[in-house]
Amino acid sequence: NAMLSWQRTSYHFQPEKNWMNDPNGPLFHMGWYHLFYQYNPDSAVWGNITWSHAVSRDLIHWLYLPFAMVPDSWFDLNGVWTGSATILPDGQIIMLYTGDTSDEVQVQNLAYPANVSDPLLLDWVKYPGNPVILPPPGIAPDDFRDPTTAWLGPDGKWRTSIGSKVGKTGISLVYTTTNFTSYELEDGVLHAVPGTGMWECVDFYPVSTTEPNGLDTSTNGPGIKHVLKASLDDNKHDYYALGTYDPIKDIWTPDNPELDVGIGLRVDYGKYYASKTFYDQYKKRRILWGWTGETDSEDTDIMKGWASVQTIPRTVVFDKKTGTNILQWPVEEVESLRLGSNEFNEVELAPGSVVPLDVGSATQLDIAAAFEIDKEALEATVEADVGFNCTTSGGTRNRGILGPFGLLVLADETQSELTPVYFYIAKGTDGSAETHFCADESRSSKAADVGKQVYGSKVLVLDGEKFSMRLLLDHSIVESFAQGGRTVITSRVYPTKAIDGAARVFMFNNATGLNVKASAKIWQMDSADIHPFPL
Ligand code: DQQ
Repeated sequence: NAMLSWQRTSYHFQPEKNWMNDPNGPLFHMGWYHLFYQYNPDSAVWGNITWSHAVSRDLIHWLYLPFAMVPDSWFDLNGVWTGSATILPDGQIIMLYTGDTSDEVQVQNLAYPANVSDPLLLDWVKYPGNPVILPPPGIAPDDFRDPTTAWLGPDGKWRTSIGSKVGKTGISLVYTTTNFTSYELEDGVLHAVPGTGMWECVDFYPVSTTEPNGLDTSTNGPGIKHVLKASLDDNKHDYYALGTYDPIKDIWTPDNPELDVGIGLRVDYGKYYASKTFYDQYKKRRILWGWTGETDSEDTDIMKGWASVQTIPRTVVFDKKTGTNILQWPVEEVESLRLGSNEFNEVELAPGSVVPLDVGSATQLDIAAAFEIDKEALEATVEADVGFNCTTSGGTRNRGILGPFGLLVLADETQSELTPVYFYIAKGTDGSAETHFCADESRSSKAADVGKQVYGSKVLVLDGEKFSMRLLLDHSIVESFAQGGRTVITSRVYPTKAIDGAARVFMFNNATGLNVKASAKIWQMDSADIHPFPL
């Protein structure tokens, strides 16, 4: 099987070999985007965690650089764990990261570039006075990690937040500092949510409710909401909520307590974890990175010699139309990979139909599709699938009156393998309709030892909007964005037949009582150049 080489992605960021996990300290500096990431230099499973480093001019083509930091000091001997970058007003770059010490205590360390005028930031100095923060009283030594990008408060002090837990309550602690070497723990926490367990990789940032641009992490004031995100160690999903930050009390309050961090919205409903944003001061946007791990077996990863992918960076903005969520969208630079395209306009999809879309090979695609439904049929339906839930309602083989309809991707000619990405409408007797956006992996691979979940969640479809989806498809990953990025699902799939020239794409409508009209534009995607920097 040639080491399952067709599973490697062609335009997503991956190391040449071995294990990768969380994105770390992303930043823009002197014309280059920098990505650091958790990396095992020795194997395709987690361990020996090192900060590997890559740079890019455009977030798409990457050059691998030498390691930025290796676990060589007592304060990070068991791993140079996750951290974040802060760019100070005078141009200094501060890197705060977690070290797992020789005694397996999680401490926070400071590092900085040896030469900040080096565009490549090749050499990193670990502050000799490390660690700069120890676990405080009442916090277990193994529940204290992943400092955020720092932000400046009105009192002139910088703040960083660190995730932890007390009992089963997930919390984000706040430390203040003026020099990044000595820190004070604030009384109280930025936020806490009972029942959510350990918070990893906390991210905290402002979004504008009025402007389309992103905001520097320290920005606050009118017309701004703050996003708080935590990666839940207990269930390995990234959750966020919108709320208001009070910089005097250093407290964040969710807009809707029922959609609080860890119990409400997910950043991505698929295989996606440890995400982190940064402010791109060059293009004035906030960019989100996220890690997509493998759902095959560890043995297979070792045989392949590699594990994990980073998703295509996404811009993040507040959704002004709904007011209740963020919108995620692939950075515009990914469109530079678009080659030829095919368009399919107003294809009629009667109940039960599957229509092939002839685009040639279908392993590297960017797809924009929109679906219009028969409004009268929707109105005439009294009740349909009340209580529907993507993850428990059985995938696309479950036919309802008003769903599923959408796309079948990474499918072979006979559809013996396929990954459907689709909408499904449920309607209550009170007349309310609710749309769900799902991705069904249950028939995505003939292989037995791979994850095959059905993912998804509700998505708001507002009056006058079509049902729209954008898919970035790259051999073994499908990133799916509904309604301009209100709900996002990343699928990690391992086709064995729908590979290379044999992969196809179809439109389908498996609803029993709904006619659907579908249009799509499908681009072939070029491969990105991702290789070692010629130093
Ligand atoms: N990965 C890092 C930790 C973090 C976890 C270690 C999240 O710092 O909490 O590799 O995936």
